[in-house]
Order: sequence, then structure tokens, then C-alpha cells
Amino acid sequence: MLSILSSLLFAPTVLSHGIITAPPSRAIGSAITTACGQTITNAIKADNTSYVEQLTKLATSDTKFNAATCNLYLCKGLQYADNSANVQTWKAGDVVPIKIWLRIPHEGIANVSIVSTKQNKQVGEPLKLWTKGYAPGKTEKDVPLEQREFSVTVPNGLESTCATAGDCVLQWWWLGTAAKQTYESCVDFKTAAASGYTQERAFKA
Ligand SMILES: [Cu+2]
Repeated sequence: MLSILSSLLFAPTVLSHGIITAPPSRAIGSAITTACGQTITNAIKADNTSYVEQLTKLATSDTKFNAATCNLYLCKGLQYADNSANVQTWKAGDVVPIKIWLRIPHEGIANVSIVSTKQNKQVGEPLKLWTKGYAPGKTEKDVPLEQREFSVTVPNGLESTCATAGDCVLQWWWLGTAAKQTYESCVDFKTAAASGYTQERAFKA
């Protein structure tokens, strides 16, 4: 009886797929409920690694879902306002270690990119790109370690675009091509102010 009950209780975990675990990635809070409705909040609460297609389907059943404020294809609708305490500060050249929890693999394609949240547009080239063979196999152990734990280098040219927290995210995007399931996980960051060297010189001049 107990084992039946616990298998029911833990059933959503079985559906788990993937999320960035380090640095901290966007999570739910009160802002996502305002932006996306309670149904989406509950779904992510039950399984924070759920896939976008599942959420878009659920959204159709919630009259409070507002596509204008909730873009499920940008960080799964998770909001900056709920994550302002977890903003990373990076400067060009920083090497950032990233860890992915890849609970259930679905072979496909993936990338890690900087995304401008206002335009929902990729900024520059992907920092990581897998054009095939991402997340093969049946369990997390089947997935090559370098697909789950890797580093990216913060590129030049983000100094003004990403100076304000909330304007940019680092987004991990993965599509299981046969499963037709999209996963997204976002890290909030801002770029550090320009180095003191230039400012000092300007003062002395
Ligand atoms: Cu799946």
C-alpha cells in the first residue's frame, strides 16, 4: 500500500528531464503566477524539468494564461522578478562552469546562448553548440559527462546589452528530436562595469 502510494506521489519525478543546477537557474515565485497563471506555476512546481510543449498544452486550459506576459519559449515563462536575488555578475573572458541535471535523456540537439530577454533574441554566437548526438541513451549515466558539466567563456560585446540585471540570460536549450520535447533553463546575469583602468585615465586626463 505504502509503496503504491509513494510511487504515485513520486510519479511526476519520473517525467523529469533536465535543468541547469549550477549556477542557480530561474525558479518559480509569485511573479510567474501573475504572468503565466496558476496552472503553469503548479506544473513547474511539480516538475521543474518539464518540457515546453507540455506547458503550452496546459496553458490552453487556463483562462489566466497570458501569452503577452508569459513566453513559455523563453526560460519556460520563469520570471526575472522571482529570481533577482540570484543574478550572476560576469565580465568578458570569465570562464563559467555549468552543471546540468539530465534526469532522462532524449537524443537531439542543444545549445547554450546569451539571450536578450526583451527581444527574445540570441545575442552573438552560441557559447556551446551540439548539432547532433546531445543526450543519448536511457539514463543520465549514458550521457557523456562533457554534455552535463562544461564551461563557457563570457564573450566580448555584452557590456551595454547585458549591463542591467534582467535584460539578459544565459539559456541552455535542448530539443529531443525524436521525442519532440524542448527543454530550457536560464541563469540571470549582468555584465560587470567597465574596468577601472579606463575611468582612472579619464579622470587624470
Ligand atoms: Cu520525455
